[in-house]
Amino acid sequence: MAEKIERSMSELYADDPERADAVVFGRETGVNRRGFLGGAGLAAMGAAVGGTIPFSQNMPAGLIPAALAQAPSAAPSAAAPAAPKGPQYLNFPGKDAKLVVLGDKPLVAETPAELLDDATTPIGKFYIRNNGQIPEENKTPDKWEFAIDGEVNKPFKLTLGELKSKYKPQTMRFVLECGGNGRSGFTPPARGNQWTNGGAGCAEWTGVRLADVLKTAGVKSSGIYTAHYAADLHLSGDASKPTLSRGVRIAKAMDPNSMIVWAMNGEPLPNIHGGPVRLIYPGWAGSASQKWLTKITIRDKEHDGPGMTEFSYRTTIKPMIPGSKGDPKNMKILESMPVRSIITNPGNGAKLAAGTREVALRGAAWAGDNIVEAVDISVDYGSSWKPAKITPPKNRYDWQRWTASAKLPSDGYYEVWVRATDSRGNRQPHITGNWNPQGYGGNAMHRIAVLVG
Ligand SMILES: Nc1nc2c(c(=O)[nH]1)N[C@H]1C(S)=C(S)[C@@H](COP(=O)(O)O)O[C@H]1N2
Ligand SMILES: [Mo]
Repeated sequence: MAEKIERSMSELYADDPERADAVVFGRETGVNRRGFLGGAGLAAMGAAVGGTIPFSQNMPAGLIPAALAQAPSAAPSAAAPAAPKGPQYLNFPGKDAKLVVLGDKPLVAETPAELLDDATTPIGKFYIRNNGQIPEENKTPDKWEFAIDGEVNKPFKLTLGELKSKYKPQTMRFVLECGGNGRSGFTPPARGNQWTNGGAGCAEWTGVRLADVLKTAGVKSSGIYTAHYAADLHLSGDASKPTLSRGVRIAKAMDPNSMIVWAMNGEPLPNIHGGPVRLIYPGWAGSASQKWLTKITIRDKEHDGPGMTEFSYRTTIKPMIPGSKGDPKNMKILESMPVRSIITNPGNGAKLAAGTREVALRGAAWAGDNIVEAVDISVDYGSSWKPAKITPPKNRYDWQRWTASAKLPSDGYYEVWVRATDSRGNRQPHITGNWNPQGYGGNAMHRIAVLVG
């Protein structure tokens, strides 16, 4: 029986992880009700992950081993109704062929963690998130026009050329992160693109302070919320329906870090990232950072456009039963993103030469509106932790790069776990909690598999 289990274990983890977990941890047969790895289960797990497991006594039940956790497969679409098995890679001009497609209508692609190894994420590696159709590239960017209206003393229109000449520019390195980043960690699965940790990147953004432009318009005291509009067509092609229209509290719009930008990493903002002009609200769910910006309306109440209501970009006020329908009145708007860290080197599944006794690790950590206070790593399934060295951010809302090194007592299969803690004492959990219907705020610690020998 052990042999049969060994052969099929990887497949079983792929098809039915709960059953696989019950089999290796012995709960299925009732042999081992406490659920630890021993006997046939340990042999089967070792065969499946490809080596002996030095810290097997700490290996927790209920987690898919990092070596067997696959990259997510693309969501079914009209073109491919059955979700294909395994990752689908992106084929898009200027983009790295290792980005993983999470959906093709609209186009959504995430960045595997090991591609986020640069302090500044190159454009080619930056994730893509669309809700509607991608507009045609604009050939006269300086003539691109957008409007400021609503609860302001002087509504006006401005071209990109005027924006560049009339306001003081600034360049900042900011993390942009999709509100759904980490969604694939929810059990049962939450609706939407199954991001692992790759719905984030950190780029140099050049533009002006949104506050400076709003000051020209003169926001009335009744103006308490923004509403953003853009040029991308709704997926249906219906021009009367906005694709996505989110907004923020006026205080966030007035924050000196909130920007209208036209360049990314020193290049004109690429069309796929919202060029010629987009908003950037660092630290908050990426959906507020409207691409292809055409208008900002200042409102006297919270915005109610597509993406603002019901369960969209909202987390629970009181915890709800995972998988249940939920009550819109129990939801609050997701603003600041939660603390997160990733290992960017080595990559998941790295193989190190036999005899390797130490591995150098590096990665990134960020925490929405908060500051990263600590990053810790573990190679023994969280039994012991060691602090990583964190480099200071270039500016607020930049991510923080970290380095660490871990001792590996013998050859075999290891998992490296990383967790970050923010300035308010929030720390990444072992397992994604606070289930909500559309899966926001999932920030369980990142894990990678490393095989020595
Ligand atoms: N006009 C418009 N702006 C948009 C979106 C969109 O679909 N349309 N998607 C938003 C979401 S959900 C995210 S996470 C970011 C993604 O930006 P990126 O594609 O440049 O990475 O853009 C935001 N701005
Ligand atoms: Mo997003």
